[in-house]
Amino acid sequence: MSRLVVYSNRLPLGSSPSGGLVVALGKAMDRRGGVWIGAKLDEDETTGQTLKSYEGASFDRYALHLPAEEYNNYYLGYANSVLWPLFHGRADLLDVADGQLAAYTSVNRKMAEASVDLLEDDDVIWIHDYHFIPLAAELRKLGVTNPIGFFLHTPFPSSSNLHALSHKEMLLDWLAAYDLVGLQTQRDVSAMLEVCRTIFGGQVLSDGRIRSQGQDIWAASFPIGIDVEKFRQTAESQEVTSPQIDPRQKLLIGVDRLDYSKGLPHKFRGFQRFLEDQADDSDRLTLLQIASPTREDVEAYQEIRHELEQITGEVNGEFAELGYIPIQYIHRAVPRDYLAGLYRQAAIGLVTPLIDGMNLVAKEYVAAQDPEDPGVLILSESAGAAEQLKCGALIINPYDPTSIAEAIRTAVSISLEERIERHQAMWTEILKRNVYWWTETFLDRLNRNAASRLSRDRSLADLETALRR
Ligand code: ADQ
Repeated sequence: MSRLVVYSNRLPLGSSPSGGLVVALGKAMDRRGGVWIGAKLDEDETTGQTLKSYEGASFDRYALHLPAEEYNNYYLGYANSVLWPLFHGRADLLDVADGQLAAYTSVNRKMAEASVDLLEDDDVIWIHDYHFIPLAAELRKLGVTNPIGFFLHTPFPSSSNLHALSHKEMLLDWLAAYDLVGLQTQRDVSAMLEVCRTIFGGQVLSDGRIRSQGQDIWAASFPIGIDVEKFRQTAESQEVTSPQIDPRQKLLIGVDRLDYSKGLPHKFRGFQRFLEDQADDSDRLTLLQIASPTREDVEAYQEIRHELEQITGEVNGEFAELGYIPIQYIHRAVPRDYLAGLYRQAAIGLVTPLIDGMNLVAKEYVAAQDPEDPGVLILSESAGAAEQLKCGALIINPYDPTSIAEAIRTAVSISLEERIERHQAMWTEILKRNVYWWTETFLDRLNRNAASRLSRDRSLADLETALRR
């Protein structure tokens, strides 16, 4: 088996990851081994732009250390104040400043230059997420002919959003350098086709490639998954050790990074609407929202935090009583074992992003349930996970508090028989497409595409030689 070399901005260096990419890819790398290369702020600015190795994992880890100004322009700037909002349909939150794009492209070039000597001839290279879209093009410039795949963890932007991006034509050159572009859902594949057609004047070839301005992009959907069995086992064993919830109260659980794409204020408003409309309080419901801090140096993230604290105060002020606090809001990361036990105790999983590439929390909630007495998943129609989990989840419109309130009402009244049926349908789906399925199907397709590129290149070279004779 070829060695796998993955690139992503973030590396698994801490003890409890609270980002979907690191959680999922960490599982795949633990099982398969290989090399993982990331980027990092060089806090003491002593190392200079070099790759530093980090021992202590079952795979090799390296980070490109970057000076503060360059890192901030690339990471907080272009990646998280331009690409992230744009890819999540929030062109209104774009915060464009001089130097961001230059830092983004130069960090990608430096990453290629710093890591190229680590690469071996039969390595398979897998680049992750919007921070490193140009990386394959940079590696190709340095003569790398290995299979190179890309996976976008966020949604693919619609053409109307992409219009807000300056220099958007570069995206075509960047994507065309890959042998395979993996997207989360069919929705994203359709968005990419539409962008290629309307912005780049492209068309779909009979073998599925998208040809735009003489360049080809191979794209397909590979819904990311979790280690379902492992998560279920952890949830089972943690049920008694994670903090116990008052059995007289039904628990709704939400677990999200504190990001504006996750729809947290809308979720709280939906719960508030439920409380307002509740005729009697025979069912006492508590919303436990665990929201891990993220990108706190970006202004839009400071605003969402304040908004959430304000709504929590408002709802609790109106509905709290002695011994009953309707919203428990925890602004920190929680160990994953605890999380699994909490999911299992919760009667309802409340997953309501305004838009999300996939959303692993929805799958974790399903995996953690007791199959003989499972909870109900309420899921946003705009989460990528809805394509797979609509078979059993209650699907809501995340912008509409009434839709969320009605789903909570329905969820508390569903019979045990129906809960089991819904859970079974979702369980079968997430088990079939777990995180290992995701890795293997992507890499298999990547290797096939690369083989066909190499054979096309060889035929072309043979033809040129024959013509020259
Ligand atoms: P994220 O936006 O980070 O991921 P998500 O898929 O929900 O979103 O993954 C979050 C992960 O972090 C989950 O495993 C969750 O358990 C964990 N987590 C969240 N809050 C936590 C907390 N407070 N404490 C501990 N753990 C916490 C991006 C995309 C998603 C896509 C993933 C994977 O935005 O759409 O599903 O990548 O591709």
